[in-house]
Amino acid sequence: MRAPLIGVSTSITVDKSPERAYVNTAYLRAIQAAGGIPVPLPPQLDAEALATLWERVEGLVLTGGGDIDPARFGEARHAATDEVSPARDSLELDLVHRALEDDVPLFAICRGVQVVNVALGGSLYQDIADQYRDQYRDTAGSKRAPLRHSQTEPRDRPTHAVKVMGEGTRLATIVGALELEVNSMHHQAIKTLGRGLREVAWAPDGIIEGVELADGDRFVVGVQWHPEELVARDAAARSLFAALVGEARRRATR
Ligand SMILES: [Mn+2]
Repeated sequence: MRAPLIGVSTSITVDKSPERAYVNTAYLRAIQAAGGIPVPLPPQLDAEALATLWERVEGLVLTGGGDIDPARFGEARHAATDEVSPARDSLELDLVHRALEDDVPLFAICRGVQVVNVALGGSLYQDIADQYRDQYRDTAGSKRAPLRHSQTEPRDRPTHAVKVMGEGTRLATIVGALELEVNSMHHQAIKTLGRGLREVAWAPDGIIEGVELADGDRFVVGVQWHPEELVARDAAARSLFAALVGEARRRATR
């Protein structure tokens, strides 16, 4: 049986010469370890090339990277919003709609979960440290020191907990746990949720760390952490890639 082809969005240099499209190899390794074949989809593809590749991919991973243009969710740009690429935004927002229309399994990571949210009409905290700090209260209602979501520790080191909703969520079924320890390399996060999404995982400060499509028949799963950096040490991270590739394989063989 042929291994499924998994489209992978790439980063793009912003205001640098030479222009480059690039992707961290951790994504490519994690997809291959799960039995998939990664197919990078850089923003430089023309419409015909993209359409041809799109007909062939059986799954999609949206990767981490710079910030989405806040104009995409109707806000002025915050001073901390950085590395905005209109070309990358356009491609990835388009890919989300294609995946939904064609029922292509979608696994969205970090910036990816933010892209899915914005594609469905949601909005983002443009800078957690500046815009979310005052809302961080513990369960007793007391203000707490802000959680650091931009870790300086090595990328493969978990730095905060995540609580996963258990009842009927695809995420809990995949990872087989209701508590995870995850890495955290984001300064933005979901503010208002996009149409058709539901939040299914949270950091201790309430920041949304996982979403999926409320229509549970379709595979759209997004996490705010970086499982591609955790696969060597974390069964839950491996399970996320295995779930995507498994869905893509089902699609490839039907
Ligand atoms: Mn985090």
